[in-house]
Amino acid sequence: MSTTTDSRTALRICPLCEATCGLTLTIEGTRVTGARGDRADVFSQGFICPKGASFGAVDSDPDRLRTPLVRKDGELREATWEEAFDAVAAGLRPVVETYGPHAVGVVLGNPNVHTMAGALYPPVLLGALGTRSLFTASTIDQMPKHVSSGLLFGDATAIPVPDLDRTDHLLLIGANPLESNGSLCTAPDFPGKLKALKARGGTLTVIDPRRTRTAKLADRHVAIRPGTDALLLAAMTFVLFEEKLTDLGELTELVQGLDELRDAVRDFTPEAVAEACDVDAGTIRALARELAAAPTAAVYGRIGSCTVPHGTLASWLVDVLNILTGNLDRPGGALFPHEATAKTPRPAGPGRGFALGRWHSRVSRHPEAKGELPIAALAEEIDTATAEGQPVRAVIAIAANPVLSTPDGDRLDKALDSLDFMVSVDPYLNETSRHAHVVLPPPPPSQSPHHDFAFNHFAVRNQVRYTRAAVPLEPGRMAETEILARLVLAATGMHGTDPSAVDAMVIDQTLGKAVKDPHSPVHGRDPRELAALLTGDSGPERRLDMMLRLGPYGDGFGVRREGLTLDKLLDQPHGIDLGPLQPRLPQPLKTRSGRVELLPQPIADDLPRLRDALRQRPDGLVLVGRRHLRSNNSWMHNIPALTGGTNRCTLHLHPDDAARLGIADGDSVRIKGAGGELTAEAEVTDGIRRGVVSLPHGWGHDRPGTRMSHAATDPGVNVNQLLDGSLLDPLSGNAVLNGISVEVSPTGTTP
Ligand SMILES: Nc1nc2c(c(=O)[nH]1)N[C@H]1C(S)=C(S)[C@@H](COP(=O)(O)OP(=O)(O)OC[C@H]3O[C@@H](n4cnc5c(=O)[nH]c(N)nc54)[C@H](O)[C@@H]3O)O[C@H]1N2
Ligand SMILES: Nc1nc2c(c(=O)[nH]1)N[C@H]1C(S)=C(S)[C@@H](COP(=O)(O)OP(=O)(O)OC[C@H]3O[C@@H](n4cnc5c(=O)[nH]c(N)nc54)[C@H](O)[C@@H]3O)O[C@H]1N2
Ligand code: SF4
Ligand SMILES: [Mo]
Repeated sequence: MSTTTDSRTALRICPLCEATCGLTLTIEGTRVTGARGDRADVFSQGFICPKGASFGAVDSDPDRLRTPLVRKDGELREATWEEAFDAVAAGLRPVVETYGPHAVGVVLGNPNVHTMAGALYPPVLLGALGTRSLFTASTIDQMPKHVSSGLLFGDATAIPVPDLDRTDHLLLIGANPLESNGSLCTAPDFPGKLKALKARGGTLTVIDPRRTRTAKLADRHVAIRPGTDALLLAAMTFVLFEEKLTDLGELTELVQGLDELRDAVRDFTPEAVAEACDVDAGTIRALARELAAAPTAAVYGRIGSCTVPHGTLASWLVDVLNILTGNLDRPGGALFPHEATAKTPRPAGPGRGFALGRWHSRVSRHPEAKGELPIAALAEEIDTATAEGQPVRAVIAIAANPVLSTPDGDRLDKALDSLDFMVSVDPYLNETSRHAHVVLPPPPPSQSPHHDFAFNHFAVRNQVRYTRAAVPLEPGRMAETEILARLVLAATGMHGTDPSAVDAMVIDQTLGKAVKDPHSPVHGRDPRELAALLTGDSGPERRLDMMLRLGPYGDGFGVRREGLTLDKLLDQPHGIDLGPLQPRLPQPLKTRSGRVELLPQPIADDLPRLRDALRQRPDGLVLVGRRHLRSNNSWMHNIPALTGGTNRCTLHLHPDDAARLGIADGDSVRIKGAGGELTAEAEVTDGIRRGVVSLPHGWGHDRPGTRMSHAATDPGVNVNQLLDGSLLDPLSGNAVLNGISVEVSPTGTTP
């Protein structure tokens, strides 16, 4: 963009949360010295939050690794890229050749959805390696939503998002977008959108055991007992049927199983669930009536509705309520976004459906979901032998810190240490990567191009943006796309091949398939001719061009002259708006019936477990998590500008519980769970309901052998050490991280 003698600006889509704001970076030399919201960005229109404003500090953190590390004589030492990839090939190949591909565990963490590399190469790695040992952050996050979408719509990635800009009534369950900036609902300035909803006369309801900043904005806040949302939502469903408030509207012909559903929720009356949820029956009826009465409404559930024992049932019921009130797939309700890189839409009709449990984990026989095994079972898949099958003996970890992010990090710590080989693609030497034999550090975000392959699929408005690297790659750096391409080659016996071969192969395969597809705009053409038309400075850019041109808004390689290409996108550095979300059904459905299957069998089979929950009451305290605005999971505690203030690892507890336990604000307390014991400082607050305590995750930066110097000055404790990893939502394999039983007592000391 603009240049003066010593300072210039460049655009960069922010990768620090799911909101994907467009930023204008100030750059002096090669250093980012400032960041502000890009007012001309077609999606974010100038919004920025404190994390985005600290982009420069995140980008230039001196603890970021600059060169690869390779373990020699037990110690990680700086090495060249060549030495590093030699070591990766030498470490991985013997494991594959001796024990087979399933002995290689692939662990994919959250930032893969925030990088182009993470979208483009892990699928190639998994396809080429053929391992079933895939563990990702999805099973400590949103896997229940994938499973419920798979079952309802036949496509695990067809997740409806609330139409924030147009809805009249928003019901938020277990989400705190004022701190998280939203998730599975990509919306720059989520707080502003909630305020706009209220300003246009709409209503906001929040269900959360804590009176969060989001709950404070709400017209109605229901402080539910953690882990019981599926009961409450089932009771709302019951009320819709009982009071004849269902109105499927345009969906009527598209939905099957209505009568069976009515029958299935018969036992879940508001009166029957009230005590378990600790929400009175009158409130539950009011929630259902308000939802049905609103001209348009959207129900949306996030972390607090997913990381619980009935996560899949709660996620399913969220969409059941959207469907029964006619709000699915209509403006103002919950719609399916259509991103520019989506596959060529096929005509509506029966699909292949969604299968669960096509294979099982070796030790605890957990069913796979969406091709993944529960990440909570990673440690046992490494450290436990069984009569059949091979333990995981090598791990490829890309952008993942499971030692802090998953249950029982101490056990995983030991398990990772016992591996034959481990490689981490990570900018930091942290709690997980310290176990690696090779660490491959990606460049900081300013040196990487960006397009949101993942988040545009969940965006509240269809739009497309691409920003090239704001700063050239520093000498000695390697683009993360190249790192992952080389990793694919090293893992699959092709070490030494030119990494551009990976992109060329993907382009070849994709175009080869497209020309054979009668619904593709390029049907019948010559794939070589199409490949020659691709533009872009690199393999990843050519792949982006290909996806854009084959996609729903694409030029179809010249068929639709007005259509999108990478060149056209590069001409619009602030992005191209593709309009508000549109109704799309029945096209996205891939169920075998070709309809929305309201009561899928695996869901029906799980309902007896929910019926049992009607009678369950926790005897003591239960723990939930929380997020802080200036933080992100485990890896931003190293940025001084983003730590301190309210962003601290303290235990929130209600004044009545504090008084009963003899705990005062600031006291040191002991917290005991099934997986271990921790000590933290108490923060007494009436912002949390009685009987519930809260500790944030991503802390516990006191392990030796890491290089995160600022984080180590205020390490906090790892909340996931309270878990033993045995509690899962059985349908999705998602770990239960919220609503777990704990004991809290004063330690008798002040920290
Ligand atoms: N108790 C509890 N636990 C939770 C949660 C909770 O609510 N409560 N939330 C869960 C959720 S939602 C998630 S998504 C998971 C996250 O789990 P993880 O993905 O395992 O954890 P992150 O802290 O996001 O760490 C990601 C890693 O990526 C690295 N990284 C950062 N930027 C890049 C990059 O550009 N490239 C590469 N290659 N690496 C990068 C970081 O250094 C870090 O090591 O944690 C989960 N754990
Ligand atoms: N600042 C910041 N932003 C982030 C992240 C971060 O770490 N920091 N992480 C990013 C990631 S990876 C994700 S997945 C998203 C998550 O986005 P959100 O889901 O919005 O995140 P949380 O703030 O954890 O909100 C979950 C809420 O659920 C509540 N809750 C806990 N248990 C229950 C329950 O049983 N029932 C109900 N109804 N509520 C419950 C908690 O009190 C909490 O307020 O945030 C993303 N954005
Ligand atoms: S809201 Fe998210 S994407 Fe926007 S500036 Fe903040 S961290 Fe970046
Ligand atoms: Mo997440």
